[in-house]
Amino acid sequence: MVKKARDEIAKIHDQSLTRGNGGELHQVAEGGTARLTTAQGAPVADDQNSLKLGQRGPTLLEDFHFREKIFHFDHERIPERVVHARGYGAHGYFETYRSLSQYTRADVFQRAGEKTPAFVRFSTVAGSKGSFDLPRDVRGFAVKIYTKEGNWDLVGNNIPVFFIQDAIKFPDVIHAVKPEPDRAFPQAQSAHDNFWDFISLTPESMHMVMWVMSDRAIPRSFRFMQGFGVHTFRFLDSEDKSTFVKFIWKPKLSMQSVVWNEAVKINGADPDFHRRDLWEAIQTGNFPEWELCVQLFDQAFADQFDFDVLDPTKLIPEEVLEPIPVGRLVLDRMPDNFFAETEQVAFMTQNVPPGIDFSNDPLLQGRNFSYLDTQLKRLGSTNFTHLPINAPKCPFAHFQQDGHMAMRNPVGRANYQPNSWGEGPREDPARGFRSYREDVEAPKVRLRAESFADHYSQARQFYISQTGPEQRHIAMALTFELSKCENPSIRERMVSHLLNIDEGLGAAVAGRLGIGRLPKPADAAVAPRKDLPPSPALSIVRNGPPSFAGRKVGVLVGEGTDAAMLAALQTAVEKEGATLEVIAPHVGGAQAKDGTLIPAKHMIDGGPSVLFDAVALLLSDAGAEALTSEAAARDFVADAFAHCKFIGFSNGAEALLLKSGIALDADEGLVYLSDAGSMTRFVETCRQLRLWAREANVKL
Ligand code: HDD
Repeated sequence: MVKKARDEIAKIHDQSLTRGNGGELHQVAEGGTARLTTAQGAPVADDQNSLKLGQRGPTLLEDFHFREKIFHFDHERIPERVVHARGYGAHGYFETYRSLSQYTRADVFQRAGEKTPAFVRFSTVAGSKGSFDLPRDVRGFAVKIYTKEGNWDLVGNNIPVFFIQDAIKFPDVIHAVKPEPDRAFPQAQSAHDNFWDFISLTPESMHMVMWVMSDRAIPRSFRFMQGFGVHTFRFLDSEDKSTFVKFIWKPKLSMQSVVWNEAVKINGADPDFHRRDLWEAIQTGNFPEWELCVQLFDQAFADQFDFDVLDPTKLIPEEVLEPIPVGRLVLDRMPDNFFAETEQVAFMTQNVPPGIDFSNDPLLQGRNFSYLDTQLKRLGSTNFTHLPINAPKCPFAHFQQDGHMAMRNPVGRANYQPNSWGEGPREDPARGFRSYREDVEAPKVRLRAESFADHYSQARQFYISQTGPEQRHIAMALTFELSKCENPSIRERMVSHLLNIDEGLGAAVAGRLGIGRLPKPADAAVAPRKDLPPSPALSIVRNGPPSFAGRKVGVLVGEGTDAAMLAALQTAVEKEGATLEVIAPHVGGAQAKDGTLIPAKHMIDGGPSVLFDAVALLLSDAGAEALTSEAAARDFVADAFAHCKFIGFSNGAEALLLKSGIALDADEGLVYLSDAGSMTRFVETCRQLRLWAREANVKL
């Protein structure tokens, strides 16, 4: 329709029109380029100078082109999200593995092999839109699946539990973590008094605090993160029989995180580290992929489970209830326009299709109000569902009308139902959305359920499930964060909670904080249980990838590098499904031993080793010697070593290694590179991602 109308107009005005990149029609200027017009379509003759009275005179109000341009510019910004302001999205699809009709009538889970369009937005929580990608923070993992029976939004995080048990506390936890209101700092940091003051007064947050202080909060890439729906939801089958369900996204390339010292440096070297990573992966056809797994259980399981399944500060360990893979999510296309899609996408927990329903989790119940409410503030109109990114991709019909910026307007006479005009849509009791019928008889109370009272046992379970290095990272993170608190009583209060989680952890953090006498453990409503067994599934290191695929090697070259060695390394890296980037002392590259130019993506100052998963030093004697006087080159090597990365090195690289304080035989993480075989061995070694044994020496 629209195209036809436009073509008509073109004909009427006898004007040639052409299609722009976005597919829309343009007027054609001389020379064939699109003609610049005002928003009203009037061709513009001069976009460089405003209309003035005389050459040096004042600008005239009459200049409608100038006024329209500035007016529009002045209003370009919309309010950033009150949380999760910084995010990055991508399109893709969800592919159903098998029919789940036994549990749910949700259309998206009926047919094996069916692909349903999806959009995902990853985010940090605390920072503003312009903050950096690697603060210590929770990551949002919001998925919109455009099912044939309405949009399903699974608005999750990369952590399966939450800070609070009741949505009424959400403004408090967010106020506490955001910049302090009198001074407006720190930005994108939880390391400050207000946050830890609130947390130390909120024992229910202790389980989540363990996760946020772990390496989960500094992921290497969105591609290497798990995602969680957090709450218990319900599946409803065609008879409305209910099965409880928890949703987990598992990355195909397994999990990986960076270390804190690295994160701090990445934020300076490339504040867009995670965005760039997703952009590059998708643009090069390495489409990120996650499996959707479900934990299914009934009321009988819920009744005998140690904790309340409605409590969002608890999880069900995978060892207790196995997650079943039911489909996969593949991201294969970046948005055409960041604002139109990633910024304007509106995720809402209450977007569920028939067959999926809520549980009474008090956090989820509150979210179901908040997400609709916030979209009006952010997007400015109740008609935000008219935006293409938010509109369902299935047919839809209702009697909602008018309002600001209504783009899709109903035709016909009847704008209500029932009506006797025979117009408009009607309800469908058989296929329509039905809530789970739950018989509830209870007093109206403002209370926290007693079954929500144990705040320490699962926090402890998380901690004891970690490997040694991961436990150390938690202790170091807590120490760092609390060291930024100026008020000593906040530190002590936190230590008193840690003592309930693990005495060793509490004592270690207290020691590092210089707290001489341990405080007494915090009063606990329910005594912390020490009998929960470790859950290996909770560790990142125990669940590392089988290969180095999707990772990146940074290769430092210099004058006289052996180009054949570089080619051999490139072959080995690519065979593994990983990528390689070259760093040279100068912009453009370096002259190889055979006189050819080795092109480089980065010059040494712009390509620090923190941007890579492993590094190789392919240097001649002279090339290495020349680099020894460059601080950036020494940091490249020293940081790679300190961050426990694998380092491949050629014969000539010795001088640079030594000058960076590293002995050639320091440990097995240093791999000598000579022939093709050694390149393959190096890449195979890199599959471990980090040599954690080195950590004892480098004291991360
Ligand atoms: Fe929330 C955004 C995830 C609790 C209120 N939340 C938001 C986003 C994610 C989450 C991923 C970003 C969506 C996007 O990319 O646009 N939120 C969670 C998870 C929670 C959670 C996993 C706990 C399990 N949130 C939560 C509570 C409330 C909110 C308890 C309020 C009572 N969240 C919001 C919000 C946001 C939001 C204010 C800000 C922007 C938006 O919704 O669209 O409504």
